[in-house]
Amino acid sequence: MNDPIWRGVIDRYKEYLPVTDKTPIVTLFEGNTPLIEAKNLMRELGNNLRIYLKYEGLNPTSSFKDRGMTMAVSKALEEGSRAVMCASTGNTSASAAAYAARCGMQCVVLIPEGAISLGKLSQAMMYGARVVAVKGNFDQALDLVREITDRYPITLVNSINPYRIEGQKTGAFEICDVLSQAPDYHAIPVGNAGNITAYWKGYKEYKQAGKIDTLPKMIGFQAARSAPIVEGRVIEHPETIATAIRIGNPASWKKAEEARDESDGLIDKVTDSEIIKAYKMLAHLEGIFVEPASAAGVAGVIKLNKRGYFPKDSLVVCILTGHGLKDPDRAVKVSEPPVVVPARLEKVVELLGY
Ligand code: AN7
Repeated sequence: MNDPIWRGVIDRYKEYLPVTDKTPIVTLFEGNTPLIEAKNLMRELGNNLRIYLKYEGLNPTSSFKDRGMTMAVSKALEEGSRAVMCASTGNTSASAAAYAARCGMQCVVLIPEGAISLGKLSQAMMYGARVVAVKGNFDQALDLVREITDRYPITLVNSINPYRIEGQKTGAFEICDVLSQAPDYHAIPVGNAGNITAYWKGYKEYKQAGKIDTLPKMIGFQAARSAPIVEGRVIEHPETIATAIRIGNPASWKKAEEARDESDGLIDKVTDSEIIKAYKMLAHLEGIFVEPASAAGVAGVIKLNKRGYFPKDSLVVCILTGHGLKDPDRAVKVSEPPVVVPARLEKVVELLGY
């Protein structure tokens, strides 16, 4: 029997992870995020699918990155490292900064100047990371981080660090533990392609361990003007309002293609307007506020469902990777502004139509 008190993903799934009793576990009790049945969304889409939403925005730094970061930082500490570094579209930097703070390590983050959302920037700054804004995009920042961490005694904590993938695969375990089976389809946004890689690894390992009998088809979604895997070429100047996945040369490109092909799934793209539509639907229909990139998976499911891609009653899990409060500017931009009235009862009541 597992300890009923939740102490994070390493504690819960250590037998599947490269840790020993000597590994100093750096945790903020990440994981154990809710898997929410999307009844209203299902009805809106014609009751053809069973859809569950894995709300990863409820992790300690409000994105899925914490699952991988607890592993990467714990192993860095075990190996005697004093500093970690990453390039980031925002969420990795927030998570790295928090876990480094937790164990007194230094953290350096390289972000594309002017291209990360305010919530994420504020997190990295508050947790005390050294924040460096690069006049370039994420891909250029990641190249710099690879070179610097090769030359200097700093541990790289982007998802090319294999411990990141190890931690993130626990999301698949949680889904299967709740459903007592694997879903038929696993829908997920794709940026640097670490998460689709991690989930596929997790499902395969759970099947190997006899915990599930079947594997899901992995269906990944890139933003239309940042879709290198779909286009089959590096995108030099990726663009999208979903800044988290504004990535033109994903580090785990090959692994994402393996996940797609081994699972008989697909990787497709969704436009910014499809992303915004799904972003608003999740909030309006289900009361679930995610950041734009997180809506890409749902936008993809909506798109494929219209085309008749899914057999009836398929069980679909969508990973909602980050919280909506990460990017409040976007939320305000796509919404009706508040109506301004004098501070008088009759004015408010009149406005409400009573
Ligand atoms: C909310 O933080 O790459 O395909 O530097 O923040 O594993 O890269 C973030 C990626 C999806 C894509 N949703 O995941 C970073 C970064 C959100 C994200 C992705 C990211 P990957």
